[in-house]
Amino acid sequence: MDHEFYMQRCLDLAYKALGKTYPNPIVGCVIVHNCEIIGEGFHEKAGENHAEINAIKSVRNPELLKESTIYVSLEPCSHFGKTPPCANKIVEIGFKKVVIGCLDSNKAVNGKGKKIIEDAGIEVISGILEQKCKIANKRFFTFQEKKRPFIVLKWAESGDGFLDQNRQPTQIGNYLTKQFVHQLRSQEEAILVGTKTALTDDPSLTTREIEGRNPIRILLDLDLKVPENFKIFNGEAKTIVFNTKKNSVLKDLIFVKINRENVAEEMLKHLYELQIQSVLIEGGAFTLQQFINNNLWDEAIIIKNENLRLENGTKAPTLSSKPEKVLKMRQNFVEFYQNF
Ligand code: AOF
Ligand code: ZN
Repeated sequence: MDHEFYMQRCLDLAYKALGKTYPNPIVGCVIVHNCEIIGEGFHEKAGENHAEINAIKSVRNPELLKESTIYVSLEPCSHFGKTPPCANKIVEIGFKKVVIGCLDSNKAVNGKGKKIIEDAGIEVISGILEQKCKIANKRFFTFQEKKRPFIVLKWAESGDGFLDQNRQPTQIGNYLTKQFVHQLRSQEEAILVGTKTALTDDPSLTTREIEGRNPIRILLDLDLKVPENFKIFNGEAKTIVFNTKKNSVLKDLIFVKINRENVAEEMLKHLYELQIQSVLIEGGAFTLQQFINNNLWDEAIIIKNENLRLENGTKAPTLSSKPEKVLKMRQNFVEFYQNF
């Protein structure tokens, strides 16, 4: 029997809901009887069934459950949240074996789910494809462990390292990179831009190029320079404005007052309180550099158009402060850095 094979299937199922389960993690589950998958499921949306329950419900002959092994990419929960504990359900059914990808760092669970099952005398194997399972929920784990959102930096630069030409909006990518960016946006819970980007590009920050939910929009506009008729205020998605002037909440438009010093840290503190698990930072240079200088980032995605030379304009940020452990990958014209 190949534990890794079934766990990989759990992960494939979990990823179907990537970006759609906030504030919950993505979780997949398969039920195996005599080497045959007889049921599978994944967590689709916060408030709805957990992966295990969907997998159990999908089994046509419930008689077989007692003789089956249940595989789940994240430790089954032990608490009454929006749904009852999955660990209890597993014990009640009396599965033969439980195989877990990684433990859940949520304080309400954290080892307790595993213990409930073991205490009931059911064999538990954990740590199968553990690293992959942790990566699948890198946003959820970073939020729980570092008490801040998972931070993805993203920008597009020319071959000679500029973000624009003569500080005018400049097309650097093509329609494929645009789709790629919208994909990135649909995966993160929120997306952040600074004043200059909002003023020069008037972005709507939605995922209109692909199917997917719109992320929460975050604007860093210390002096409230962005006019109310700009697209970011069009009401299509929840919007948070970090500024130095006012605090207010008007339906889906939230103004949060912060100090001019330590902008990156201040924003992250508030985003943690607002329970936002991940942020895609799309510029501009000033905003990105704030996070780089404080080493407050987990991934950087740089779209680099080697064929384009702009010769002057806004200099692209540099990851010069990058620690040794940063991992760099390159695929087509996307550079990918990992800092965790
Ligand atoms: C699982 N399977 O599919 C998920 C789990 O409010 P609730 O009831 O939905 O609980 C949310 C918490 O449950 C979440 O923070 C995480 O710790 C765990 N998520 N657990 O066994 C699942 N989504
Ligand atoms: Zn559960």
